[in-house]
Amino acid sequence: MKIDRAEVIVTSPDRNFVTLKITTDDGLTGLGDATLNGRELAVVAYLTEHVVPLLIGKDPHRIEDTWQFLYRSAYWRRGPVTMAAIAAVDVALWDIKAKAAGMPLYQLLGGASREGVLAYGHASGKDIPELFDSIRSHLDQGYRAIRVQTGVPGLKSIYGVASNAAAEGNTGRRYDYDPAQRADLPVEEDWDTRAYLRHLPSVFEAVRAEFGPELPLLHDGHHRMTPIQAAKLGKSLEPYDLFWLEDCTPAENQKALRLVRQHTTTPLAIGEVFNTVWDYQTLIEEQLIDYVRSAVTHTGGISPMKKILDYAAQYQIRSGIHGPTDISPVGMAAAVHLDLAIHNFGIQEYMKHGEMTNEVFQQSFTFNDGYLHPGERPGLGVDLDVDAAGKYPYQTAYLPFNRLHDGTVHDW
Ligand code: CS2
Ligand code: MG
Repeated sequence: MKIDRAEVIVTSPDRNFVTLKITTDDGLTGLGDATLNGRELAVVAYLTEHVVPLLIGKDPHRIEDTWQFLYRSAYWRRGPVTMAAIAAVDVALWDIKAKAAGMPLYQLLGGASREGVLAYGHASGKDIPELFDSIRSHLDQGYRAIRVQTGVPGLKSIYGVASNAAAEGNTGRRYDYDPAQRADLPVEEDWDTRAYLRHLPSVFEAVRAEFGPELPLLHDGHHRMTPIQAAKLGKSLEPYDLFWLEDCTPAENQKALRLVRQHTTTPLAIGEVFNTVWDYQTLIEEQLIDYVRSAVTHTGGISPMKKILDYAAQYQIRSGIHGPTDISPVGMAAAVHLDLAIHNFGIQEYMKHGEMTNEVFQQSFTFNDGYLHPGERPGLGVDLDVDAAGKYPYQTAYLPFNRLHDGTVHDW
């Protein structure tokens, strides 16, 4: 079997998605997600100009060899654009291999280690009553674990709160929550870490009082604190027993997590912006985190993600694979197959895609009673309807950015 062609498909049903479709000479097809939110076209160019021409004629069964060839032969290693492009090839080849074997992909990864994959959804509100409504609506949809984000008094906008941008009415969004906005320039938001630190413990106190001690609750700090601020927050949230505190501080400086860890027993999750195992080396080896947050889509695919998670398993660190709406249904399916197979599964992020996205991508994975399952179709279980995709051309969209009250740019 040989790779006959590879096409890069860009579509923007509810938001932009980049998909690689590989076709073999005997007619098998495989899909890989290459979506990098707000920088989509950079990955399109990387794939079209520098990867697709190298794939033609290759044996699609040689997944590891192809991965190593793309990673090492470029000479320039790592980075989100490169790793998203390599991920798309890796996932598409796993899809083909599993279809050739006539098995759902998770079977090739070792088979099921559980019956289903616990997922968490995003509840948010500008204030407590709106947040409670959002939590109730998620519980009604079947979610059994919930990420909690709220507005902060004195701030116009806060990460994770759907209503801010939606209320402004110019987002083009048609589903739950997506921070990327269709516009020619990124939207400016405001930020004040001290106001946030003062407010957040009272939010979790209220949520625990209303919803009881059992519901797993998560929170995302979105890289906005210094290590000592993160340590303080982790400590102040301890009474509310969080499942995790995510991205409490930017972790390019991995050693900074030593300080956070010394001060709090709140579990820590990090890694959605990481793209190789090297970004985790100190974090895993020194057990400075509890959950690995990388996306299959941004970390070079299923092959390296499995290696990172196997490494993490030796240190009792579990998975918490990134699954916001900017991961396409193809990237989500890849994550759910891996989640089902690995032993050190923790939780899977899952935000439902919009109707137009579901029209473009037909999926076999299911969400029932809080649990995802990849389904039993051979391969990933996702098909892309090229005609439907063609109805939704690319639209320029950017993630927002933050400024402090004095005008300083801050981490978003
Ligand atoms: C997030 C993302 O899901 C999460 O935890 O932090 O929604 C993130 O903001 C987006 O993926 C950015 O593209
Ligand atoms: Mg996050």
